[in-house]
Amino acid sequence: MANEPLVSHIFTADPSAHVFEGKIYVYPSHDRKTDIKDNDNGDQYDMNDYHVLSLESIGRPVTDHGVALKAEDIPWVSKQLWAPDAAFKNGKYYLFFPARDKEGIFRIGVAIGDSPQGPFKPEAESIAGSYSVDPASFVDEDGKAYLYFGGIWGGQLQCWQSGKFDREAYSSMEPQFGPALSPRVAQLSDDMLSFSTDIKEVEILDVDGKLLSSDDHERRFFEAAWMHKYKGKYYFSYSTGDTHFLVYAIGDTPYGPFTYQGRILNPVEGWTTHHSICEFKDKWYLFYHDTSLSGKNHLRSVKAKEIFYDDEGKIKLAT
Ligand code: FUB
Repeated sequence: MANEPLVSHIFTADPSAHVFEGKIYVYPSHDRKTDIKDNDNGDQYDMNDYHVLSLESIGRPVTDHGVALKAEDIPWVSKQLWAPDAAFKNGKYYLFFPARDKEGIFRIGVAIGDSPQGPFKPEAESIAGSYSVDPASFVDEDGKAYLYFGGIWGGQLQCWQSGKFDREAYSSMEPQFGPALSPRVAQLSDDMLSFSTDIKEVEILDVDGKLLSSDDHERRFFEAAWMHKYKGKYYFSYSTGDTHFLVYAIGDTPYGPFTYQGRILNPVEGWTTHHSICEFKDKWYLFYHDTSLSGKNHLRSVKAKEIFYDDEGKIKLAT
């Protein structure tokens, strides 16, 4: 199971897995072939629709439910449908997704469906005040919903340090010293279509309570946020980007602060690494991607493997 892609008839990446209606549903990016050369801007990730996958359990056949949403149906989008996530609330399913708007700025959109496999009907505008990439939704046990997001370099988070989009900051990619750029979180409104709080910075600290620094490339946040809860604690996990690790930090509230704990997955084949963590029938699974099927950074395949916690709640490095 661990080494086989979930599907091989299409390329899939950035898997967000959830258990809905007793099955595992995976919301991936749908990678496609392109002649665009690899660059640090991520232009080669030129996706234009989403498929939803489902499976009765890990190791069982995977159903591709076909196109659930496409770029041409989303009024505010110009290109690049990147890593999505989904949530269930109020009897509806919500697909959150990043894409470039007509000015080339990454924003986050939401689309609504009646069933977990879609189709999803997009809102006419992106979520007011949203920016950057890689939305990860989290509905807590008290019913409050949150959206985590952000990604540096091609994900444009470095352009938002003043609160307004600074096109000049694009090429700087990230600060060279001082604290690392922080991922973002906001609470979602009851109807899941807007932010009901200000956008806050998610603090990721070392064991001494200091913010991780921007030159700490093996631990600092790059992209691919994910939130899950284990035994009452909040686990914030993410990719370190240019050092290619999946790592995690633990906090006592959905807002953090989160204290860095360690690695979940060592680098895989391909430049990007992106994941989700989900419990199914008392086992925990890591969903991730690599490029083993294509040998190309922008043509990735989603995989799954079981992960384990130790007695103190630490996630063991996946093997
Ligand atoms: O799929 C496009 C981008 O690659 C995602 O937004 C990142 O997380 C990385 O996986």
